[in-house]
Amino acid sequence: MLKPKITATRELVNLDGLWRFAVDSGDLTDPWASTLDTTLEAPVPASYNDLFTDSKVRDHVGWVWYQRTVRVPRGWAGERIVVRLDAATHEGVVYVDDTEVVRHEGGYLPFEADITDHVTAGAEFRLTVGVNNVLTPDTIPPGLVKDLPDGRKQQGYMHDFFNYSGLHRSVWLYSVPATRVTDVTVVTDVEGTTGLVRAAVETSGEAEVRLTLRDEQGAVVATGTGAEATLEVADVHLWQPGAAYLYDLSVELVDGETVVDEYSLHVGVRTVEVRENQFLINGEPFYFTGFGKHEDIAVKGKGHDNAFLVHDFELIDWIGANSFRTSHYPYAEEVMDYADRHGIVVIDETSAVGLNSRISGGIADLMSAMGGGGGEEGFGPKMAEAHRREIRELIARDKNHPSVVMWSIANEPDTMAEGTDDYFEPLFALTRELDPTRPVTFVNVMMAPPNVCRVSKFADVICINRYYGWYIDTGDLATAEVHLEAELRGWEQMYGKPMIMTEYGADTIPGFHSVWDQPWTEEFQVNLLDMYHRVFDRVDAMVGEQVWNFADFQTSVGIFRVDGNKKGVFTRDRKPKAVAHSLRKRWTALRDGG
Ligand code: BDP
Repeated sequence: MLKPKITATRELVNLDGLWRFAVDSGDLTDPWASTLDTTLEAPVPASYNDLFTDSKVRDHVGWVWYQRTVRVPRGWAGERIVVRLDAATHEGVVYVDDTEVVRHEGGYLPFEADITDHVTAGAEFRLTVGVNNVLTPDTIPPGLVKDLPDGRKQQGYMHDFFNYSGLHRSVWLYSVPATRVTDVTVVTDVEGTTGLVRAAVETSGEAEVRLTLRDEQGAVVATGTGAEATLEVADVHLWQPGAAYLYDLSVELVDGETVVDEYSLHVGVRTVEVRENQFLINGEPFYFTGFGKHEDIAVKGKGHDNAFLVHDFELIDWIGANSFRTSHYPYAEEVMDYADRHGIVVIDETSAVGLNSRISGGIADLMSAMGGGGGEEGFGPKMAEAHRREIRELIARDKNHPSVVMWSIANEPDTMAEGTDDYFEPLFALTRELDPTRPVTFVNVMMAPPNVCRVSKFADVICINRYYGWYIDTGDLATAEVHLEAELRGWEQMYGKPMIMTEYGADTIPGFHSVWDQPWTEEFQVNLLDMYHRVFDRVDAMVGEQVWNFADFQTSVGIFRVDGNKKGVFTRDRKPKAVAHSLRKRWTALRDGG
């Protein structure tokens, strides 16, 4: 799905700002049919939960409504007119005046509708968006709505991050010509010093395809024609981790001498390959350093914010990291573009988190794990259908990003449960069919070690989250070290695949100190991570370490969470904890060739 852009043939209007906003407690009839009867206004993009002081808004379960008036630019007569939402978490429905134009499930991926037949160039229309935050056993991610004794509803879910909801990303109105580029897929390869850029272009209507590739100085380095073409770039400048280089691919549709449509996108030429126990980028072994992140800031919740985008990447650079995982859902496209431009490597994850009834509020229910409880429900055909949709839409959106080097199709599913291999095998196959060029993985949970996990055999890279020293062997780093090393060696021996620790860490309250290994202190977080690093350095198959988490983040309430998850290396407002300085020493040394 192409990101809307202004080009010679396309125009774009951003619809962000303050919209009328109302919570639907069952008392609104057809809220799209007239001006919303409300005094509330909500900013787009932002989660609505933390904006208002009323807990009925924060804890609302169900639909909310956003509304604004939009004027279609008068010059758009004769063009196709499209409304695009970058995300509506978790389900969205869009009305143009009285007409429903599109409905979409899945909270972190874009959707759009051609509304040409419902609007007039130069005239205004009423744009109403309903957003539903309900999670059920069949949605991705899953959840369960509980009825409370006083008649309220409460949303339960198995992941720990707060169920922020609303219009988290931008809303756009754009124009495109009737005959246009509808999709572009770019795959790159390298032969000696020559870069190969294979472009496949989909169009609506008949027209010739003309391709022009320019370097960063704007010089034309290759041209081609046809809906499928391979452009050859002599002395190619590769996209490298830490040293991004982006060519510009202009795709034109021509009818005789007339350019009827133009779309352009950045192309980074690079290769990715898993060979034995190594992860290769451009043929060189790559070691991931960095974080599992979240889209999470005060007040705005999961609303995209360009200031935090820039600042987070600055901190990633400051600390010497080279990568992150989009735990546990696809991030805003602005984030992916920024990673492309700044040479940061991304493991791109679907929103399939919490597919594990042995976990609640993000915490493993060890009792039920030992007793074999849980895992019976879930993984049904409806969930599989939603999961396939998430994979399809993620790849459709992100396939052309050079920063994306691997797909992660789930975080910590219950892969010890019978039948999960049957559930996951087709999902791995689907991902590889949609994108044969990138490795595919999922993230393994601590209750499913190498001899128990039924799904790791399908993954190209073993990604595991482990909490030795925190949830188990709490505060005893010597025992934790023994257990961690034994487990990593078990994986190495059984699978012989490259391994990434995609989560490890300890909740830490800044300002708590101790001379002993006291959980929650800054020293303990430093010592725990140092212990993991000693072990990683002893195990050959380790190809990466991503600390949990980049920053503290908001969670559902629970006795294990102190106003949120505090495993951040930075606080929620991005102040470094002591561990940030020790990580910086290790990672800058690794980056500088240590
Ligand atoms: C892991 C989850 C992550 C949690 C983390 C934790 O993948 O989302 O936040 O544990 O408990 O199980 O801190």
